[in-house]
Amino acid sequence: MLPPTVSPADAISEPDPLALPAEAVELGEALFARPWEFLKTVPSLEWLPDADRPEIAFAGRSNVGKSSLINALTRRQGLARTSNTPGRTQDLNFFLVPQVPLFLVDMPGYGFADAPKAKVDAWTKFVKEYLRGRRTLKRVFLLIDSRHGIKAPDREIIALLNECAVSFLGVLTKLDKLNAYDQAKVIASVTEVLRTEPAAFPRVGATSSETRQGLPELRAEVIVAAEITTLPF
Ligand SMILES: Nc1nc2c(ncn2[C@@H]2O[C@H](COP(=O)(O)OP(=O)(O)OP(=O)(O)O)[C@@H](O)[C@H]2O)c(=O)[nH]1
Ligand SMILES: [Mg+2]
Repeated sequence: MLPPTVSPADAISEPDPLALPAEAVELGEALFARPWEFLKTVPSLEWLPDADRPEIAFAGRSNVGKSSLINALTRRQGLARTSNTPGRTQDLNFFLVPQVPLFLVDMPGYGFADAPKAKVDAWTKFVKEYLRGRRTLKRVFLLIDSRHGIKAPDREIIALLNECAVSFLGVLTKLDKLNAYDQAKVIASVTEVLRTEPAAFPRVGATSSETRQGLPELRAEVIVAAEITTLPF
């Protein structure tokens, strides 16, 4: 009998190790079809809820679209407070869904020029302590405005995440503001920059809360990051 041969067609259809697993996409849709709720606002470390379940935090520059993305993912407008005024979210805000062991955390934005220095220092200290010390923090979704790409304040947070070995996923926001060519360009360039960052997860999210582009994939990233394999009933 002749030995089995691999044709070029078979080689092309090899599964991509970086692709999102199909079951995660399905579970992600099921998770976010559920009624997400606001749990609490946390102004300082002593107010954190017990670290008794996986947690995913949404971080990024002020106005990048963190709160909007949480609303879009959960399909609940107004769940997280959004604003045109940079610096709207000033505390950590926790969200949960009944019966599923998971917190989503909306973080205050960094890097907005008009904030008083004392306020920026207090925020920086609080956030650094949270990122460093929260042992149930499974992944940070690091949001990057697709019109601007990775800027100096993002690099500072990336350095911190690398230093404390907190895994993060780069997530482009506001892609509706770019044409298809510029979208592809920024996705490629951010992927390339993050490829060499030790704590960066080897995929990049590409989203718009406006057009809902990339939301099924990001819901699946929540499933992957929280290591959810099944949902209770
Ligand atoms: N076109 C477009 N606008 C968006 C998108 N996401 C957010 N925005 C707008 O960007 C502004 C800031 O959105 P937020 O969600 O409040 O941003 P944030 O990152 O939570 O801001 P801070 O809490 O201040 O750090 C709002 O005017 C949103 O309507 C998007 O995907 N597309
Ligand atoms: Mg916000």
